[in-house]
Formats: sequence, C-alpha cells, structure tokens
Amino acid sequence: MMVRSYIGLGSNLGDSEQILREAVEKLATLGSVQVSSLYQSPPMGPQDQPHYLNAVVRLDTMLEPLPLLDQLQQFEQDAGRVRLRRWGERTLDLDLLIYGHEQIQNERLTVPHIGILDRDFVIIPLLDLDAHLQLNGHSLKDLELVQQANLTVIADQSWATA
Ligand code: PH2
Ligand code: MG
Ligand code: MG
Repeated sequence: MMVRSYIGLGSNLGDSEQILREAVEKLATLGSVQVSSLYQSPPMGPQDQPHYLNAVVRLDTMLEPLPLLDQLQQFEQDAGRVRLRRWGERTLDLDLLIYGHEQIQNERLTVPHIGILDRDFVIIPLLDLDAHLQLNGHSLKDLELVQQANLTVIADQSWATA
C-alpha cells in the first residue's frame, strides 16, 4: 500500500547544500517526492556548532516503516555520516517524522517523531508541503512556534530539482 511519509533532513558539516541535494536524489528512489524550501536554522542543543541547513521531503512510498528506516540509515552512512555528540553536529540526519496515520513505538522508531511540535525547522518546512497538516489533532499552522520561527529561507522549493 502506498503511504505518505515525511522525512526531516538536516546537515551542518561539510557542503551541506550538496549533501542534502544528494539525499533528495536518493529518497526519490524510494517513491515519489516533494521538497520543502531550504532553510538555515540556528543550532538546537550545543551552541558551539555551525548553523544547520534543514528541509523536509514528503515521500509517497510502498516501503514499510522499518525497511524505510533501514534505507534512511544507509543514506546517512553513504553521505559519510559523522555524528560527534548528542544534538551535536552531523553530516546528514534523516529523520522519519510521520508515516501515514501510524503511531509506532519500538526500539528503533518512534513515529510521529518526538520533536516535531517544538522544532520550527521541522514545522515550517512541513507547512510548505501541506499548509493544513494536522498532528494529534493539532493544526500545525496554529502553533505559536510558527509565529516565532527563527529560520532563514535559503532557496525556494525548486532547490533540490533545479
Ligand atoms: N539537529 C540536531 C540537533 N540540533 N538544530 C537545528 N537547527 N537543526 C537540526 O536539524 C538539528 C539541530 C540533531 O539531529
Ligand atoms: Mg534529528
Ligand atoms: Mg536522526
């Protein structure tokens, strides 16, 4: 069955824009993709690390959640993923944010992703893709965080395909 999923993309090491572009190309091998605008975002967590580039990809895929997670982790490794510390700098981070309407909780996966509602760098790009997206009965566009977002648009939604 085809399921609509949303993947969060982040990078703050290396040539982040190129790394995210290549990630979108790889995600496109798993189904059909739509891409949010590309954002620069100040680091959440340790402040002595570079700003992040962040985006979200909407992926309609036939893959089940765990095989999808396997692919995301493989793509992170392919990008030469380096992760130095918790909430610290990384080459490529691909987070499975939403998978259809499923609630998933196991050793490998919590979906919807635990941090969605308090991360502007996730919510704003999600709204690019679906202005009326709801999560646990909340309309994302009504969250206070949307007004207070501290993100800079680097490029519009054609950044990954141009
Ligand atoms: N990812 C982290 C830690 N902090 N900060 C921003 N702005 N964007 C991220 O994607 C991010 C972060 C670990 O995954
Ligand atoms: Mg993350
Ligand atoms: Mg992650």
